[in-house]
Amino acid sequence: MKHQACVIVIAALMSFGFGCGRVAPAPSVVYDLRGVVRAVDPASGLTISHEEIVGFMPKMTMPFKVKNRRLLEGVKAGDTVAGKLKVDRSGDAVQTLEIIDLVVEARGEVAPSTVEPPVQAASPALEPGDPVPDFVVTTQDGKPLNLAELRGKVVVLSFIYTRCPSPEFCPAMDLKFAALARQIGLVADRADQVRLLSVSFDPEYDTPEILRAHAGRRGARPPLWTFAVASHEQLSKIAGPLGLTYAPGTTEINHNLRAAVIGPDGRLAAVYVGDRWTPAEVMTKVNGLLMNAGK
Ligand SMILES: [Cu+2]
Repeated sequence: MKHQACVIVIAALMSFGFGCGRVAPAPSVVYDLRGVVRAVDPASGLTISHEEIVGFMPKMTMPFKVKNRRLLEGVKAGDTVAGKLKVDRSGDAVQTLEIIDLVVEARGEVAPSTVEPPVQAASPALEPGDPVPDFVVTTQDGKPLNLAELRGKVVVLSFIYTRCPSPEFCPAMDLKFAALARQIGLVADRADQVRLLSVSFDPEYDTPEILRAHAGRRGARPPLWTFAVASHEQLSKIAGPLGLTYAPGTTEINHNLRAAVIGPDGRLAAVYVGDRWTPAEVMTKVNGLLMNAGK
């Protein structure tokens, strides 16, 4: 009886391709995707306001990679499209999102501009050397923290939201901050003089509990690297000055990327736009500030 069961299990395993020392392929899942195209970028892909992707993501507007350029032929902003989205993961993190199949279901009669423009604060952009306006956040430990309390330390600031689905956006920022935290953490003295602060602009979802869990997955350990969340009112004090834009209060968070380095004197040292900056160049800036401060 025992023997028979064993044979059946082995036969089942082999029929699934796991026998004979073969390695299981990297987990990759294909989902149905449907939505309205907002923008076509032949170099990278499509921005789509998509419906709920059942089992994966609520409805939102976001960019998708399309490696197979032929799928983009004839696709225009406003078109309703249906397709297949391939999602590769490694552990908890989504590694890549790629549209592998796409058909136009209806030609666009919807104006592409129905997508809400990101909030643009009126305040003027800060220049290096300008004092950075104070604002208050709630940390992942549920405590209030004013930026001004970090005076005397070099602060590296970024803005993210934990449910960000685009690997090139918030997850990319978190990876860079993880690299910074690792490097800074190597020298205890330096770790005490630098603070990395990742501020969520999604207070509707990112509670301290959610931020704590997210920080754990990212390997962030306060006080060196802390996740926090701010109200839209508080964010309005800093977003405009740094050129950060986001559409608040929806799951369709269209946003750009900003990272800022603030000196121990509370003045802006540098703003990094987009995701092209490297942890190494930020380290150089941080080390320069620490040397100037005679630390
Ligand atoms: Cu994001």
